[in-house]
Amino acid sequence: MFNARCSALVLCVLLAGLAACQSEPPREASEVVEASIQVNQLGYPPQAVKEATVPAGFGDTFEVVEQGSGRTAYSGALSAAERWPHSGESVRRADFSELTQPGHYRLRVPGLEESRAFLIDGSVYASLNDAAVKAYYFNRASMALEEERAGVYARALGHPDEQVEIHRSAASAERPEGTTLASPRGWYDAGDYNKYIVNSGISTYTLLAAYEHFPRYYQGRELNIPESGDAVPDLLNEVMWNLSWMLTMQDPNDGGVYHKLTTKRFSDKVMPDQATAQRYFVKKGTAAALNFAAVMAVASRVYADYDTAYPDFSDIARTAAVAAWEWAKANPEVIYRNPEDIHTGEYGDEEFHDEFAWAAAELYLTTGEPKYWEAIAPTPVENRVPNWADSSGLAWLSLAEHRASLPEAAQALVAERVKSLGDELYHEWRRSAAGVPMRAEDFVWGSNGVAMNSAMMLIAAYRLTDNENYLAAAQSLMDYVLGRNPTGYSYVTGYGAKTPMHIHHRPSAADGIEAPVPGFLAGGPHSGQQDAGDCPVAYPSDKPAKSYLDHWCSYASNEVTINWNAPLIYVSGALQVLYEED
Ligand code: G3I
Ligand code: 9MR
Ligand code: CA
Repeated sequence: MFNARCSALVLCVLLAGLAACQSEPPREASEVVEASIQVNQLGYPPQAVKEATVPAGFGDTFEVVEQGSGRTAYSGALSAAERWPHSGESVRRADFSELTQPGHYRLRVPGLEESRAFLIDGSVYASLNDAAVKAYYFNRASMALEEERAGVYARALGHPDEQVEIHRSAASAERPEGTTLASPRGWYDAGDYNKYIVNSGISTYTLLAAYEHFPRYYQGRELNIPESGDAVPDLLNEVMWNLSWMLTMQDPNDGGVYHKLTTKRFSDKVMPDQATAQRYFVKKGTAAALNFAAVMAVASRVYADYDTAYPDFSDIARTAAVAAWEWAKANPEVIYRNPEDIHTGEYGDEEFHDEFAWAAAELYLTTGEPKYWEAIAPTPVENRVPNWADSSGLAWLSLAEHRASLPEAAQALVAERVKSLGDELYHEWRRSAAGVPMRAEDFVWGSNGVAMNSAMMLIAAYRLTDNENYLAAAQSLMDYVLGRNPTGYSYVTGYGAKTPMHIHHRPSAADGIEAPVPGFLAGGPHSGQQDAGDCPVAYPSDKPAKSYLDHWCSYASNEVTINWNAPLIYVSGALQVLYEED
């Protein structure tokens, strides 16, 4: 087929001769993406709504062809062409939901190359879900990764964090500047090696919610992590690695919680054991205290069943949660800003209504004490798609899960809030030319995290109402991150036919292994391009849904984080369970 690469070659041969053109190095990253059929590259559960996105301007019909036999398993008409503003492209949708027979398939439209192969399969998201959890093991601080568990990604222990210094901004009478304390374990936040309480909050919560909402599923998973084989589900073992670090971030003298544990500057692109600069506890803040309180309250109830493996943990977590809540009540407006000598991630939330509501909701659900319910009541808390700075949706997610234990009026309020957000997202799905409920404001740094958090809130609406429309819209977002999008990438490393190879993740970039650590969701496209000044190649497009660069330089579109992987886990696990139950 005559494509952009061929025409570049022809032009080059005309101008410079064949030898010169053949020795031209291949272009890195920024390649031209041609019109092609986009599918969920992993595949679809048999009972799910199944859509592919097809560029406009070709045939009006499509066929789904079985791999191997070449048999046409389904044929149908494409939807009318419409422009999707986020990509600027005119697209049509192929709906083959009626095809439920498990198998390997490709989609065909006259005039276009066949789609990539995809599965229809009842356990299509199980291994993705396992890998996305295992990614946290790969990001563990203070532990060597052994070959029998980490394979080629085995590495030396990094960041023991036995001698972390109190930074000037965190100094108190009992802990003056320069005091050293141990604060080991935890997960690296992302592609960098620092540990931030605010972002740990939503990430750890989301994993605990996945467990709390679908315990039987996670009780059956085996991840080959160091604790595998004990009496605790592997997901909860993994989460404990971070919880035990989080506990060390609370000052027992006053209940306050340090915002982060960090070096002064981001490290070079080196393996964890080579990144040895001094680390500091930096300034306490209201957001950190409330994130900590909420997570510890949830942990207290989830681990109550595992007191033998983790003696007294449930009580310890509950006491820690209450102390952090009290600190926040006494210090309700401490906004975190980086001190002038600290240049790492800020996570500088300025609005705490949502964190107060979330922590109060979790403390109420864990302790049953009316004072926490009263702390939510005066605040007209909206339900929004959550992110590290906006926790309001997390309150509604937990309240929805436990609504049977709430007063009747509260049950109605929870239902109203959860459904109204679900409706908003559902209508966006129906309105969207590409069949993806992403709004303009969703294309920000970490847009794939927004996609998965939106899907999580749609799943909450489905579980509350049994209305399949919400589940279908959630599925569409899973399709979107797994390849049914205008970049053609399945954004999870190692899961899909075309996946990110150059994520902004220090171990993946420094380990000398071609394939990145698997199971990580890349941040995703958006027009911000805050890293353009650090990138030697141009972004392929300015369009929000196409502005993505699979290059190490692109920390704004191609970093990975614990807070984007967490909703991927929630959603992949939920779809796996809910479509099986169907
Ligand atoms: O708040 C403004 C909003 O008012 C405005 O309309 C909007 C327009 O773009 O921008 C909003 O600010 C954005 C902010 O996030 C809040 O969403 C900034 O543009 C955006 O640059 C900022 O991105 C954050 C980024 O750090 C830079 O601070 C990401 O959300 C956050 O996920 C990311 O987190 C980093 C850590 O700092 C360090 N570790 C890696 C991690 C992932 O890249
Ligand atoms: O590597 C850093 C990444 O983890 C952060 O999310 C990002 C934004 O804060 O910053 C990255 O570090 C870059 C720095 O900000 C600017 N110079 C290049 C660094 C990455 O190579
Ligand atoms: Ca907030």
